[in-house]
Formats: sequence, C-alpha cells, structure tokens
Amino acid sequence: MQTSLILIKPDGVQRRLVGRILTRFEEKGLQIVGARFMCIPLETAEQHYAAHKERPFYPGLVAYMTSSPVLALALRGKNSIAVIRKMLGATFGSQAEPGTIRGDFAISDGYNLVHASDSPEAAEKELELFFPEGTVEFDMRDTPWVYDVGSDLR
Ligand code: IDP
Ligand code: MG
Repeated sequence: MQTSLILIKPDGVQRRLVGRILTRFEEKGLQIVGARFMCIPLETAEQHYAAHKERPFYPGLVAYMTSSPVLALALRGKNSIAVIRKMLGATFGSQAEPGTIRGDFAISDGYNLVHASDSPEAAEKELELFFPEGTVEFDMRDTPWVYDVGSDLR
C-alpha cells in the first residue's frame, strides 16, 4: 500500500474540473486519506518544484501554482504512486494519451491540471509538505470488493 500526493492545479479548479478528476480517482478504487483546498504559499511552491529550479519554465510554473487555489489530496491504494502517474498521462497535455486525465482534459503543456508524486521518496516529502499533520487513516468497507484480499493485499 502506498499514499501519493496529488494536486488538482489552479486550472483544474478554475475550469470546474475538480469533481470530474476526483471522481476518476475514486472510481479507480483509490482511498481519499487527505484533502485540503488551499492557496499554495510561495515558499511551498518553490520547495515542491525545487528540482526544476534551473529550468526556464520554473518562474512561470511557480507563478501558475500560486495564482489560484488548488485541491491537495492524499490518495491511498496498492501501488498507487505508479497507478496514478499512469492515470495522469504524459506531462504535456498536447502529448498525453486519450483516456488519461491530461489526455482527455488538457491541451496545454504547462497547464496540465494535475500533479502526482513520481516515486515513494517524492511522495514522502510532498505529503510532509502539504499534510504536515498527517493523513486520516481509516478502514474502507468496500476493500474486500475493490481488492482480492487473499492475493492483492497479501
Ligand atoms: P510532471 O508534472 O508530469 O511530473 P515535471 O517534468 O515534473 O512533470 O514538470 C512539473 C510541471 O512543470 C509540469 O507538470 C508542468 O506543469 C510544468 N512544465 C514541465 N515542463 C514544462 C515546459 O517545458 N513548459 C512549461 N511548463 C512545463
Ligand atoms: Mg514531476
């Protein structure tokens, strides 16, 4: 089981796609263990994208991410980090496959609607950044139907 940090970015909020994007994660069988509607403080955005600091798009990226609220989510599931990255599709909306979230809803390269952690190490750091008080652990009653408990969750 893994928990991933997702951000429905400012364009997702402004384009009223929050519900549709969240629905796709719920329908997949992922469990919401954290949700926070927030304006990202400048320092948090800079820290979150620190790996891209030297890239030419970095100032625009930080401006975009702090321009309007986001919905931060912590989503839990088996292999959820890789599963969610696949659901997002390629980084650029113009290149993402149809059937993925970016492929279906985004045509922009930078304004690509959703962020998701790309590794367990990134997820740990990002969850600490956006959910410093931790996530909400609880049992989902449908687990025996979402998973083959005997093999998936062994
Ligand atoms: P990811 O979000 O798929 O992990 P990254 O390469 O980590 O993609 O880039 C972080 C974010 O920076 C992207 O989601 C996108 O919003 C923005 N970005 C990445 N590359 C470019 C670019 O070449 N032009 C404009 N924005 C970009
Ligand atoms: Mg990335």
